[in-house]
Amino acid sequence: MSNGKRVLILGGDGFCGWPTSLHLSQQGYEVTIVDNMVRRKTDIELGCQSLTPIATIDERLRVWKELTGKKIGFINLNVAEDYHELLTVIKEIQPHEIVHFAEQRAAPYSMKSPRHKRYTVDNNINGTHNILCAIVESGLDIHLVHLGTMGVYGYGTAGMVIPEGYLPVKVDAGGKEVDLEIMYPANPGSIYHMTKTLDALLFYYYNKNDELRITDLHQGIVWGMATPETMMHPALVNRFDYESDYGTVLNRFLIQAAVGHPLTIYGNGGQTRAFIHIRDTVRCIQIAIENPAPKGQRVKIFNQATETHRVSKLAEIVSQITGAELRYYSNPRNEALDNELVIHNEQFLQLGLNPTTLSEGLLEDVVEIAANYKDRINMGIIPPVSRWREDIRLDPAGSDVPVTDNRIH
Ligand code: NAD
Ligand code: USQ
Repeated sequence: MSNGKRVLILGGDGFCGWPTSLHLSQQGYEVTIVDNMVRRKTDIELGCQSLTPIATIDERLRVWKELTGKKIGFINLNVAEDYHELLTVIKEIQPHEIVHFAEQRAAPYSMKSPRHKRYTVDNNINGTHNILCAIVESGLDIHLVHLGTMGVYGYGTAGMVIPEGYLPVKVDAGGKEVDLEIMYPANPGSIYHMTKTLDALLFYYYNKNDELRITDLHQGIVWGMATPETMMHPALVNRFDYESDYGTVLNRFLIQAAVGHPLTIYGNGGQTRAFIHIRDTVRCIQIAIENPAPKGQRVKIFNQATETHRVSKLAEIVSQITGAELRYYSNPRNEALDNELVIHNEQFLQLGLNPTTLSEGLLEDVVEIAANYKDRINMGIIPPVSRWREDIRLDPAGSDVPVTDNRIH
């Protein structure tokens, strides 16, 4: 039964957007997906495909309707370019909520070449700005939920716990100490992450000037791929990226283990990152929708991650479960050799999120799914191919020992 709430899911054909669309539809929301299918075209550009065979969007929606009786709408448009079409869709559908996933989200892809840098900035910044501008022009009171990244904070914390968006500071105002709360200083580590820090400024301004109600979700690395809804039918299966641009670290390790490829640890594996399982991503979006910031309040910022792990430790865990070999590759990125990361995520916990943390069973599930699709894997696109600077060495072969110097000499 419909709960009478209309939601537009921008980027609803993607890795996070598709399971979220199904989950919200199952929960009674009236869902319409907007997507320009660019992610499927990028697969062709990169000469790769999702590990899992994904059905066309028409087939996905047909099967969903057949199984559940629920209709999900679909509109093919580019939010970064088709402003008037986007405005028309918003005016016609009059959504209560817009969830914005529609960005180029791979850090390595954003660093490939000047063309990729420019595309990522044009797509992400124009897209976000068009959405904000169209909400204001529509005159409707729509709550916008945006998928941001933990990477807006940078990953070096000087030992402190990363707060949820805002940092309390004391400043010296002519001899008098004043307490302020400022946006946590932006510290992006790639062109992609930079677009998310710029998004945050756009949100700040539109919230201040137009009183838009906005929630920015600073999400960690999503792992796993299946949710109860995507498992209902082969045509509903989620995409699963494993090549070196779009594949993210833990999912890559799990696939590599399934096909007998050594685990591709960059540098010495000293990087620590925040993680969240895809099942919790969809629950967090529902929680964010159901707890919007009231009008007149500042942008609501949540850290959407449930745990942090060091890359080398993750590799050890996967290796212990599966027997996979470890291999170290000169790091194609310009990042610190290692970092600590401790984060606050109390808001989602207080609102009822029961975190799905790393467990042997869940890791094994992914390895098992990956093993089923073994024949679709192209081993040649596993080693890294995109680097952060011209003087950084690309290392397709890797070695048995940690690599601490990634420069060409
Ligand atoms: P994805 O690439 O699988 O999905 C993005 C979708 O948006 C694709 O279907 C693509 O076709 C669409 N899209 C992109 N630009 C568009 C445009 N201009 N107009 C219309 N549609 C467009 O990515 P994902 O993994 O689902 O990520 C979704 C969001 O979540 C991104 O904003 C990303 O930054 C954020 N996020 C993802 C992760 C992760 O680990 N996957 C982690 C943190 C944050
Ligand atoms: N890494 C390896 N081996 C690999 C791949 C990655 O050691 O085979 C290392 C990288 O050097 C990096 C870390 O693992 O230190 C994470 O890399 P990643 O590709 O898994 O994640 P990242 O580039 O940070 O981007 C992903 C999503 C992005 C999202 C971000 C959340 O693609 O959309 O914003 O995770 S976060 O990392 O919290 O900023």
